[in-house]
Amino acid sequence: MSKRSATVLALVLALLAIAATTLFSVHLARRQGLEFETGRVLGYARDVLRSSDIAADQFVNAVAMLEAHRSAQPCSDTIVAVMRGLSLISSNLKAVGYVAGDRLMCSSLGKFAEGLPLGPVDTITDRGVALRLDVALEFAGGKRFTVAERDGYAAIVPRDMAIDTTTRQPNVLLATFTPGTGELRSSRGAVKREWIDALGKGTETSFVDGTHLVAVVRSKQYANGAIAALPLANLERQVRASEMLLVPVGVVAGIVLALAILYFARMQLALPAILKVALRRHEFFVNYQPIVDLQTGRWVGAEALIRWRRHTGEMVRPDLFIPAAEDAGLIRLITARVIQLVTRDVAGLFERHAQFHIGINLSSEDLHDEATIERLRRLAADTRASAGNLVIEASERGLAEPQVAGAIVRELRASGLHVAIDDFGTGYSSLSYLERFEFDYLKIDKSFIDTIGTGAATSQVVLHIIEMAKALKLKIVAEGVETRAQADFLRERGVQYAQGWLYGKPMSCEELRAGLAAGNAATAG
Ligand code: G
Ligand code: G
Ligand code: MN
Repeated sequence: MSKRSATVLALVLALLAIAATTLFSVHLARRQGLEFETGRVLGYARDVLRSSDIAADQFVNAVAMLEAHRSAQPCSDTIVAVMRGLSLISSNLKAVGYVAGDRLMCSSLGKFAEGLPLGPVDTITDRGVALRLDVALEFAGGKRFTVAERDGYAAIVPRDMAIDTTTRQPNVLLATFTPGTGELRSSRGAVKREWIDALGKGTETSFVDGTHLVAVVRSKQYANGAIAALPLANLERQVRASEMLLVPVGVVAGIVLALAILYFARMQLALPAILKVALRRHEFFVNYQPIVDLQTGRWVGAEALIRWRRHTGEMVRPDLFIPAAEDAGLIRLITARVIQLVTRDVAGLFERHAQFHIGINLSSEDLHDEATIERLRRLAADTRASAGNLVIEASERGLAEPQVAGAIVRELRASGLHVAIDDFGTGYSSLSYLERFEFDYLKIDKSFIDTIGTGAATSQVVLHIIEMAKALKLKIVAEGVETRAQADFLRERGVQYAQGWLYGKPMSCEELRAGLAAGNAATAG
């Protein structure tokens, strides 16, 4: 990809990041607003229903009390007194009375000689309660009542009692209805009967209907239902309130993400130039990670791993800059620097530890460049390395053109260097490479070591790799060993060497020397 198109891509990604987080926050605000208002409208509907259910409870209770006085005349002084008591203790009932025919004969309000006409019954509920939904009582002015009646006993409730209770918001529509018939009993505002159908067999539902956010609920005990509806304008107001809170957060998150993208893109794009400066400023150094004998736990060698500390103090990870250096054609310069640093770091080491080896990673370009041979021969000479003291690590990717790389690997082996195939199992056509090249070590990639003891399907692969390496008479190094269980497993399967945090993290050359001086090294090989 050209630098130009990479820049454009990064910019597009950055803009997308801002757009995506902004849209997401708008979506979130909408959902949160809807959730909030739905909760509110359901709350209103439940309040209304509770009021109706309390009235029904009190009515059932009153009927039971009056049934207990069956022996007395229904409109005797005794019974009317009981009725008075009942209406006094029943907060949601205005009066309790006795009905004969379609007339209220007596009630807690007194006796009516001829009886007061109530009009015909509108509905009989499934529990046998006869309901008159719109009754005018002559002494009560224009006020309308609902009269519930069973076995002659009746309760009188103001028709709008349930919906009068919740009036915190003036623009809320409220209604009560009879679930069986879907009839509205009372309503405030333009409530639609069709809304009841949305309830189906359930006891609660909420939905948006064109202009309103609607909640419909039904009693589990009584033939009572309630509706509450909020104009969508309320919802919009709530959504906007949520947006005020969430959208700025989303935008800021988007900007942070975009800046991160641009930062990394710029870093990647500018990396070749920065790498050259870093080489000039000697910002690279090498760490060494011990490789141990699994039988004795002693150090048999170490892998040289490059480190980059920028002049700003920031450490840059090799997985970031090595691929970039490879892309930019700068990896040979980096390898040359590593060889130079190792020359200095290991001076005198092999004289004291004749069996110790240092591993050096080579990239594809190194393995296709004759100059690498010369550099490594000089390293061997300068460090007085004997055969096997220096090991080059080549990944399968590094051996992409076997003709050229093969010739170089042969020459290096002829000069007494040993060769390890690195990150084994992560590349491709591993088998053909194993046959084509003469390797001394096979390094099993950490990803396979990680599967040991997990029961994952791929955990079998490590066994096959071990068998294959044995058949080819390769020494095996397990990479990334972190637990004793992994080490035990590998040792039992005949793996000789391991590298990993269990034994030691990459360390400075001083620490390596200190460890060797302390007797960590294998003495006889
Ligand atoms: O230790 P660590 O995080 O540094 O290594 C990350 C990756 O960088 C590994 O895959 C390792 O092989 C690679 N790497 C480390 N040092 C070198 C080096 O000197 N040359 C090359 N080509 N790769 C290296
Ligand atoms: O060259 P190679 O790809 O083998 O590089 C080894 C990499 O693995 C380095 O990045 C090194 O720091 C890392 N490494 C070595 N041992 C362990 C380990 O036990 N655990 C983890 N997570 N990483 C390790
Ligand atoms: Mn390696």
